Amino acid sequence: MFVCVLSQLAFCQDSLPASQRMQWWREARFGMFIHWGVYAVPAGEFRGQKINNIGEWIMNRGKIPVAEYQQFAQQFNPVLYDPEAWVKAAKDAGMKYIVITAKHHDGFALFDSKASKWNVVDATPFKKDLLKPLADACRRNGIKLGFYYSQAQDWTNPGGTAIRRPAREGWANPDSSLIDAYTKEHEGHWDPAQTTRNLEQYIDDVAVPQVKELLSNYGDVSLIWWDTPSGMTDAAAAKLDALLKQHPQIISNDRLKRPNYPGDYKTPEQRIPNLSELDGKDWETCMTMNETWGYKSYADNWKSTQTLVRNLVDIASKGGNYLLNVGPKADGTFPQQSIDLLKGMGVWMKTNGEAIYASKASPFGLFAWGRCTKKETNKNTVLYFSVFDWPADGKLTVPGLSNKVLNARLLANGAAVKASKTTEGVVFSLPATQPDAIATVIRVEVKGTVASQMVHTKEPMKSGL
Ligand code: FHN
Repeated sequence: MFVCVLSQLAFCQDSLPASQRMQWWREARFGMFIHWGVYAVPAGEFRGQKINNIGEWIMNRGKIPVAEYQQFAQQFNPVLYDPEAWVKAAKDAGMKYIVITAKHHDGFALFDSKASKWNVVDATPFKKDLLKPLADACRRNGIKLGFYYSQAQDWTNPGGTAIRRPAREGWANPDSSLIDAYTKEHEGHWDPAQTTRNLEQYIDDVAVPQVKELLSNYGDVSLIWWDTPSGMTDAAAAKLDALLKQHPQIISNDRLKRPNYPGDYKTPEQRIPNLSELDGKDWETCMTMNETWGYKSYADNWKSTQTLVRNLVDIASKGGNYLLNVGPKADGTFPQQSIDLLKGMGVWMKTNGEAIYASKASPFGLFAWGRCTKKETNKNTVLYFSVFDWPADGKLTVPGLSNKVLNARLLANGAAVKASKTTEGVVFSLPATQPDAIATVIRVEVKGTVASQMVHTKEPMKSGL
């Protein structure tokens, strides 16, 4: 307990004030999550079986022995990997930062690591660090780069933890009961090779040195994205937390070790918080485009561009960030559906990005017809009403808006919009046809500030595993 307080104090002293460190992130609002690694080789299949659940968990869900899983690395040779194209795809979609899985739960490092041979340089025919060229491409394109690091779970480097999952949830494995008995005895591990070292040794020999490598070998790293702190101890967390001290700019999420290491922002996963969960703290929803983070050849439950854009608007209207995932293939290319969805979002963001970037949460509750984001200028306020469902009668009512409307126009084509004050609020007269069916933004400048009209009960925000 005393050690933890000390490290917290040290951390706070050295790092820049949150307002300064978080500014770029709060203004960015939209980023790309990249889940990439050896699991893209089996791509959801093992021994001819389709393995259920998210692709990056195939080693655990398939209960694949370490030595057998490591053979997949022989086929991990991303010759089509083009980091410039990746960064351009993110940038053209309107994204301002990228977070890539430097090391996921399977322990495979996408970078040249001296702390473990289980990395892209020593264990694959590709033999080159994958993060270096990505860091360079991000710098060239003004995109912030963050590293996801699975600090606790590591299913290959001995001593890492493993969340226990019943074998038959992965596939109808005939040895399920045997395996389940073993994982029960061994804290979720399914292979003796995983437990020849304890957590502390793994943290000292692998996690700490690798995080040091990530923070020193790739230029400015803007954020660290920890994950699934199961089995973490405060002592282990303190060691990793202390590494951030040398990087006063860096920000981190809330998944290092709960509750003592809350980081800078919360991370609801695969869901958008309700208004009642908002407590003014920074948060970021991370979400897949289909049903998996890591690439699965048969995962085809793709969301639509409309859903993704409206999610982004909904999230920004609640003051949050959106970290949208891509799971590249083993050859280094993005699935075509991801490319198309990114392009679709980019078209909308090109016209309407100002309603998202550096915007603040809506002062109003949720509208049945859409959402609102806000920007305060020195004397006045700009409100961005994103209309999803266009009023059949061309009349859009904003109840509770009492400020004087100075001007109003559509971002889609600059057309002026007439505003009429009513007892209820303001009614905007809209053209018969909706310029953009996904969401049409009305930019409204009003006099003075707009007080929050939100009154709602509070409930804690649910954050990922
Ligand atoms: O177990 C991981 C999962 O593989 C994926 O990385 C997500 C992304 O936020 N996080 C964990 C589940 O909460």
